[in-house]
Amino acid sequence: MATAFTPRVLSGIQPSGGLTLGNYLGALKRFVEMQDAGTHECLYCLVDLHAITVWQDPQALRRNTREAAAAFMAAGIDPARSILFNQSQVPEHAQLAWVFNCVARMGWMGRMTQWKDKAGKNSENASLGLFAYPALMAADILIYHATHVPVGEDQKQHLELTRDIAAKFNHDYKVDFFPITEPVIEGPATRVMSLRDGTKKMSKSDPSDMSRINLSDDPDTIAQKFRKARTDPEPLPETYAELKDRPEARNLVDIYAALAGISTDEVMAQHAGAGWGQFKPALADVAVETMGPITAEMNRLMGDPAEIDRIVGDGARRASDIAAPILAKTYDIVGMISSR
Ligand code: AQP
Repeated sequence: MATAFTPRVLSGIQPSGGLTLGNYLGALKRFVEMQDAGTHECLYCLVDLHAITVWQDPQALRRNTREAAAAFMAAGIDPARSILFNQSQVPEHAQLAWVFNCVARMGWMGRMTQWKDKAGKNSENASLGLFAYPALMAADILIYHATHVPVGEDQKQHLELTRDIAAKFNHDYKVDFFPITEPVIEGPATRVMSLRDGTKKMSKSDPSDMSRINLSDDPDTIAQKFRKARTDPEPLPETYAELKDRPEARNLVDIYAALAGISTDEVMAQHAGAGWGQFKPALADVAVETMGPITAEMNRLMGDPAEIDRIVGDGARRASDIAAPILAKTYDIVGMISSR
């Protein structure tokens, strides 16, 4: 009989810069919804070990990690109901990742589009950690036997790899130990695009700050970034389907819908025929209304970094309580002798 796993959610965000509107709509907002649904035990982490797969200034990494934890709480993650922690404070992630490095195949890793995008033509010079990134991500998830992972569209391929690693481990060792985790990719903004290029995703490490809305941006900056966002000269059409070949326009409509909590059809019904001079300020207003309170709360929490450290430290201890027996059992399955 197949093992019944506890319904459990795990997801994370890299503190590789300040969080963006893409991280908020594609991930953070969904994390809060899953917490509030109360159907799953939820674990959320700042994946600092993933962040260092590309160069991070140590001071900036520390600040970004605390700021990301503050953003999670400001967006509605309640550390009493969800377990909020830093990945590096739970050593079982890295320990299980090593086992998975030995399960995953080089060919699987080489096919990952994120690896190809980030390593680019200079792959000889990319870090080994960047290549192994998805095996660490599989460990993040499977060290808790997580059954569900809310992510943006860009992480779908890594989730499939996680399933492949779990299945290969179970098959090789003839066990039914790791769950085959389900990705949860839902909502109107699973792929928020850059404000400068509608074919590229909004990213916190894009060299252009104008390409993204940061959770730390003030209302004037948000308005300015939307005003300068690249668009075509046409006004908004009657239907969403007519935006098919207009990626920049479609992106702004998607963002509006996600922020306002309405469907894209409703956005079209309200704004059909509007020019950008009308629509962009309306979009900025919705963004400021939604993000303003989150930014304010994030800034307030950042006033007491020791309290942030205390909260995530407590989360790490609770996470470790779940992870330690799963790692011990994994080692036992693999054939390691336990210490006495
Ligand atoms: N543009 C986006 N639209 C929707 N969802 C997004 N996510 C990221 N960008 C978008 C989702 O946010 C979660 C955390 O992602 P991450 O920080 O771990 O890594 P990433 O996907 O590589 O995000 P960035 O901002 O592009 O980071 P950098 O620039 O450091 O690589 C994931 O669930 C992701 O899907």
